[in-house]
Amino acid sequence: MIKELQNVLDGFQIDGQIIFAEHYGSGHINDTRRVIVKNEGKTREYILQKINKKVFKNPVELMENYAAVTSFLREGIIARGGDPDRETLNPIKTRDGKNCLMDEEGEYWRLVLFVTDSVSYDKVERPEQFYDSAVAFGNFQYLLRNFPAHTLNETIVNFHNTPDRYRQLMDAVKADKYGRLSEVEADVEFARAREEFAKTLEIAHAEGKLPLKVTHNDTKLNNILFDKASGKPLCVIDLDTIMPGYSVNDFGDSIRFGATTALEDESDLSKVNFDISLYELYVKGFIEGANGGLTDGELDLLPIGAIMMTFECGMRFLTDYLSGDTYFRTSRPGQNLDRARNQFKLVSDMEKKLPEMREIVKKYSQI
Ligand code: ADP
Ligand code: GN1
Ligand code: MG
Repeated sequence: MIKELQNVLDGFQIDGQIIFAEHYGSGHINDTRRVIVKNEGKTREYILQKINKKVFKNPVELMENYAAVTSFLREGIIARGGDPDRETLNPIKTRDGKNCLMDEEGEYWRLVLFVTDSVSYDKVERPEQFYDSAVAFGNFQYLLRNFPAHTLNETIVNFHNTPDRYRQLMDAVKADKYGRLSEVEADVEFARAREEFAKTLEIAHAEGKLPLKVTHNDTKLNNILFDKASGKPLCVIDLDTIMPGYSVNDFGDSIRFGATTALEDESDLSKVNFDISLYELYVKGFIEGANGGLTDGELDLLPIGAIMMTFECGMRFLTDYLSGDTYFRTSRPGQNLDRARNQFKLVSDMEKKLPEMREIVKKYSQI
């Protein structure tokens, strides 16, 4: 493996030999390795990632976004006196000045500095950590408020268009390519009952109540690196889906992943519950981090964003299960179905607690 990775590394503007390589992190999409490179007696760590071409149809355009956003963030971080080598991602160019490298098999690779002494979490370990992550994601959006949205390529078309995700699920149901439908009829019914709900944010946008902003679109807790020493968030990562989107979806995606009592693929649903105290911490942090940047319409729709992202993600897992598990990485049979049911359980919980969820937003935003 090291020899192949070395060939890739040699195409980038760094010198040295890989002395260690390992698969790294728990992302569902890209093929991520941590590599240690030795040059003239010194070692340095990098993240070398093979970009998932099935998911991202145009890696070159994706990397244009990635390079533009990271250099914009770098300037903002320098301006506020931060450390740009650890507080944002730093991609390294190829020897011919490109943002990613295409290998002989047509696979695309990127190389970024490894953020040293950092850690990411698949589950909230301490409540303050979730509050801190909310401030970080809210602030990330704030830092990008003046980024020219029209220059961004759409890396996945209709990424958080929930009615379109519903349509994709119904297509997969119709095709039933792997004969799994009979097993998931109740789950499909759950989605069907929410067909109208799925349109809520698109309608609010069309009515001018929900603006498009530059958003991250994949704000789960493990897409933040925390500093090992201080325990504080350092760097927002996974910038593949930065596109114009709704702030309430960034809020919502964090809630579905973090404000829960279980991991995303927990199969024992009795252990999966919406944790409203974590939700409250996140609301507080996100509103603070956004620095007054959320409109009344956005604040009003935050709780719906939480239910929407959870519902949408559940539909995406179910679609992938019906389609033979080709999108999200799985490590065991049935994992995508467990993930789908887990998300739907959270949706039911949140629906019951919607009035309280709204009250909490009011408490922190005085709307
Ligand atoms: P995916 O799209 O598959 O989720 P990510 O870009 O999120 O890929 O990377 C997967 C994991 O690798 C992250 O959750 C994080 O733990 C780790 N990681 C990614 N980039 C870095 C980095 N520059 N420094 C340290 N860890 C990183
Ligand atoms: C994927 O790339 P990763 O693992 O951070 C997915 C998200 C889902 C998430 C579910 C590009 O995120 O949209 O919400 O899995 N990313 C993409 O865990 O589809
Ligand atoms: Mg990730």
